[in-house]
Amino acid sequence: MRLDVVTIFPEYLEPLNVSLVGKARARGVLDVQVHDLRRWTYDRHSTVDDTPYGGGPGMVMKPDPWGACVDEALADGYEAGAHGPVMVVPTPSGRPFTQELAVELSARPWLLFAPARYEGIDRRVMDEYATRMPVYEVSIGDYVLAGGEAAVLVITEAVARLLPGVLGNAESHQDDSFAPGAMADLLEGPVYTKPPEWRGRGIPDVLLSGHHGKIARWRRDEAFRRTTAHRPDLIERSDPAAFDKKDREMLSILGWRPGPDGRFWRDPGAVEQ
Ligand code: 6GU
Repeated sequence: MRLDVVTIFPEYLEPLNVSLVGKARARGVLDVQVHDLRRWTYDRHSTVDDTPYGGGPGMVMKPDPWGACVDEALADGYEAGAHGPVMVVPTPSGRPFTQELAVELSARPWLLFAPARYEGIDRRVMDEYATRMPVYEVSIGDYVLAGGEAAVLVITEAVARLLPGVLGNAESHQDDSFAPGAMADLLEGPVYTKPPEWRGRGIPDVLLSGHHGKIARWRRDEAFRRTTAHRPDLIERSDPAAFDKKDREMLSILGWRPGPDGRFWRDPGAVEQ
């Protein structure tokens, strides 16, 4: 997979040399090219922003440097044999970045990231490239960052670990929380390793029982507990057909009741966890 990142802070992308993404680069699974947007400015101050038309606070990124830089990155990529680019524009006004979108992006051969600083990039840049390739504007959560570079790191890590040959078997992503279908969109419960006692704290007996059926049941019950505490919305929107008799018992203990449409709902003040 080819990744291009256009930024005014190339150093911010240094973490792409480390850990999982760094190894994928070293192995040739990922070809990452970081471009310093200021190299495509031609005034004394390397200006990349200007005041917004219509007035208002903040600054807007000028279209000229973006157009020149992106055109060159695209030409370079095509020359290197890449094809099928997608432009990814991290912005708090984008659509939510989800595991589903990570899976979709991981199937594309070429991602070009355009992270903005300031109040955003002149709209005509996205409109222009949308005539040549899919353009995805994505947000990584309901908070505001100073720029999209951190989001590029987040999205790249989520996508890279899905590429064939990047994760070892031991780190397989089959049962990730949010892996489509896997644990029916429940959060994963607690995990333990050696030693069997630490600071007077033991391990739940069931995990030492060797009884795989009971262990699987316990893990699922703990997943319901954790999901109820942290993400009740995931249970509210699950298809109730995904829940067996034991699931329903646990949901009942946690204060969930089937509604008229079969979906579960819960009075938030209902039951202790
Ligand atoms: Cl992708 N960019 C910025 N600047 N802020 C964000 C974001 C992205 N996602 C959430 N907040």
